[in-house]
Amino acid sequence: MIRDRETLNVLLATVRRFVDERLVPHEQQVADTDAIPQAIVDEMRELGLFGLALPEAYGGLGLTMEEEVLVAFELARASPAFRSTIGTNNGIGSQGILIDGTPEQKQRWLPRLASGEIVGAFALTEPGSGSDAASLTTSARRDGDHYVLNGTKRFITNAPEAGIFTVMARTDAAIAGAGGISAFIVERGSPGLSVGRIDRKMGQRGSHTADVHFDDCRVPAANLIGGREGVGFRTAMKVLDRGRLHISAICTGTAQRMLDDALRYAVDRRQFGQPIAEFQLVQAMLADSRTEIYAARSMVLDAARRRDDGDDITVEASCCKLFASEMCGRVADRCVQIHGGAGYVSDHAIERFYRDVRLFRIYEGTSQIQQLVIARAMIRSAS
Ligand code: COS
Repeated sequence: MIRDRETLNVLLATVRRFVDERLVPHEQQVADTDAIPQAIVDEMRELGLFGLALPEAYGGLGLTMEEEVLVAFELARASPAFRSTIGTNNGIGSQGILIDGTPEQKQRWLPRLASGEIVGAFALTEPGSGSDAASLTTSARRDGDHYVLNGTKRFITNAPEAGIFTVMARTDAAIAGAGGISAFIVERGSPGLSVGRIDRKMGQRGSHTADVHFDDCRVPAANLIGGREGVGFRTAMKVLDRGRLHISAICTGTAQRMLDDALRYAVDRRQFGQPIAEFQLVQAMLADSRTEIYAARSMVLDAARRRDDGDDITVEASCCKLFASEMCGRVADRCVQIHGGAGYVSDHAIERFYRDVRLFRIYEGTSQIQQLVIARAMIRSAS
């Protein structure tokens, strides 16, 4: 749903300009230093990017899902690390509180997330629990007006920067699956919380992940999301439904950027006496990529509109994530191919993007988990 086309167009034009003039020129620096320059983070704050998806009542821009994916298409034309900087505050690091938090929890944390004063992170994955998220073993034991958390979370995006973590932990050891899990807001600086060293990833330098350890970490009982035990897994799944749709938009925008670069290269690069864009085998790669990006864009917009209409989009979000992330991988591969040898050396952005986008098929649910979610729902409705 688009609330006011004119206001949205101004926002989209502003983001487009910001991407072209500020983010793209800093991409190599971010890759070299593994850090987003502070000036860029400050500009992102000023533009309101940390609070795109948070309601105006909490200081955010209050974008609808359709508006948000349109912004995501634009933002994703720069290195994924920039989007990741603001990604958790708008998505997995805030939505648990927004969707299921108490009014007090929302009031306390959302304005600080929306302004970018603090960074939010989402701690679900563990060393022994990835795709099988309901098997997590981090425990939360009630002790008076606190819970005591013990366990380790793994690959936690923005953990080194985070001021608060949404942590899924088992409050009922007697329930092995999803029903024993609760969600907590845990502040950095809580006694017993520590963050491990930054992971050395294949790509996405400038976006950090790390382990988060809880050693008898004391968390006020008031930080139990929604004030209810046993519903934390469902909170996490609702957060991921939305997150998967957002990531699908990011896959689409990033694929568009890679294709734009490859097209420019194909038009400039001459072989056998003519631009390589004149060769039909290169044209096939360009055309297939354009077609698949269009398909992903259409899917993402449709699912976003349905979510704005109040529909349950669990299956559509998984369809989008599956198609858009796999599509993005195919486009990355073709775009390296169009660049030829130049695509394999780091002078061209495509070498970096090829590594960056590999993560899209893995995080916020692997392609295989999306297939499972889609097929299970189909079978359920048939039986
Ligand atoms: N929205 C709301 N509730 C949901 C839900 C959703 N999208 N998906 C599942 N649930 C609920 C179910 O209804 C069920 O509740 P009840 O027991 O009350 O009926 C509960 O959650 C457990 O669901 P399910 O039985 O489907 O759980 P499974 O253990 O079979 O696993 C998958 C579900 C595999 C889909 C889940 O573990 C998953 O998404 N794994 C991937 C995790 C992931 O994406 N990690 C990425 C890192 S986090 S960035």
